[in-house]
Amino acid sequence: MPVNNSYELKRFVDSAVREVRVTDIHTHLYSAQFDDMLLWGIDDLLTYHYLVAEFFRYTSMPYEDFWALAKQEQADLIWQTLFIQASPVSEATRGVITVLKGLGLDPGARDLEAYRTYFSGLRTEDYIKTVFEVARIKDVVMTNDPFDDEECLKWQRGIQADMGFHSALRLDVLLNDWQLARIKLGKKGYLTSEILDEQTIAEVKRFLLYWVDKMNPIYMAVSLASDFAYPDDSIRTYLLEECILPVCRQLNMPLALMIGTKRSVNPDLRLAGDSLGKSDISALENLCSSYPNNKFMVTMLAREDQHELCVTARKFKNLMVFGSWWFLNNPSLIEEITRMRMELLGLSFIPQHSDARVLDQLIYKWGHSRQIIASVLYDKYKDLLDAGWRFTEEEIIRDVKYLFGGSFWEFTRKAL
Ligand code: RAT
Ligand code: ZN
Repeated sequence: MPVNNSYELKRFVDSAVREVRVTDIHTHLYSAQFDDMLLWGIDDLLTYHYLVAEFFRYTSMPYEDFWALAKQEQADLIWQTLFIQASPVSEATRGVITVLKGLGLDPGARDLEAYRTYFSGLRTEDYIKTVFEVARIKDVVMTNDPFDDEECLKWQRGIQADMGFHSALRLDVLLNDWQLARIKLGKKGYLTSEILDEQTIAEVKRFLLYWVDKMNPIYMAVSLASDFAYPDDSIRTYLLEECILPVCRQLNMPLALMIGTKRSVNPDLRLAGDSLGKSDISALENLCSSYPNNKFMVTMLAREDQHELCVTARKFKNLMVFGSWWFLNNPSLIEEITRMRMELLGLSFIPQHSDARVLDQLIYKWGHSRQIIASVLYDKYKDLLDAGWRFTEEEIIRDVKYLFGGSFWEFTRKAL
């Protein structure tokens, strides 16, 4: 159906973006088979680390007193402080309200006990289906850590393939803490040395291939500090060159680089204590140009790095930019970043991932992002319409599908 005017355009774009089933390429969710590793429900929503950080801006409570409380008591405090004693205008607090509304609960009632009662009557498997339906999710990619003992145990016991949950092999320990990685590798029977000699290279590759076989990941991934440099004289550079990049090439598997963290600037806040810093784009340029047969999916955490990242993606077809990550996952920044990416890259990027740690968050993270992506898309099509370009509703649907999953799957499958 042709798009004749801006009213039709708005209707078509809004409906295509609202209806499209999303592939969420980076989450911290797990399928039901991982039992209580999958977080969901009001108490997990309220104790999300984004909200914990905000809670401590209002309270004088000592950190250790907070951490000594049971989860439900922490949730009570956060509810009182961030929702009742002040209005929940921040993105993370607003998210809880959007979730309640999406589930058909009444946020205006402010009745925490009633919300708890609702969740206590649910079965995990059914609730996953409900959330996927409400948030219109096709599938999600988990974050799977082969250095996490609890998680490894689950994989060893056998995890069945689940169409809704794909895996991603996360390599933070290996690439960011070689001492710890060696200890853990040793316990699993892999023989490594301090330096990357022949045997260590072979053992690390054996370890990677073992977990690829077990988890069947779509990509490998690592988060990197803002001072990430490549190449340099660190063990990380050698691990990348000798182990990870060759295995990724062999398997035609992308490596996701999440660049720009400053971990644990306030350890008292635990998971909420990480921050960010500006990074040097030349590390990424060096990787993309030295390894044209490797595929890199990249997101950067500092707002200041977004423009350089876009320009770099114009230079390297083996680089796929994704998501408005973590501290950037706020409406004003998603809007700015998505607009810039579309202007520089057309549709050849992955606009968003949720980073959800709690299942229910899919509802708000995607709900909020869809609205913004739709409004940016509308503006771009409107410019085209005004300039005399003619297009159809089917073409809008095609573009929207590409943005919400197509570009990701195409990139993972493409041979360089
Ligand atoms: O967004 C988050 O929840 C962060 O704590 C991190 O998990 C980050 O997304 C990461 O994957 O390292
Ligand atoms: Zn994450």
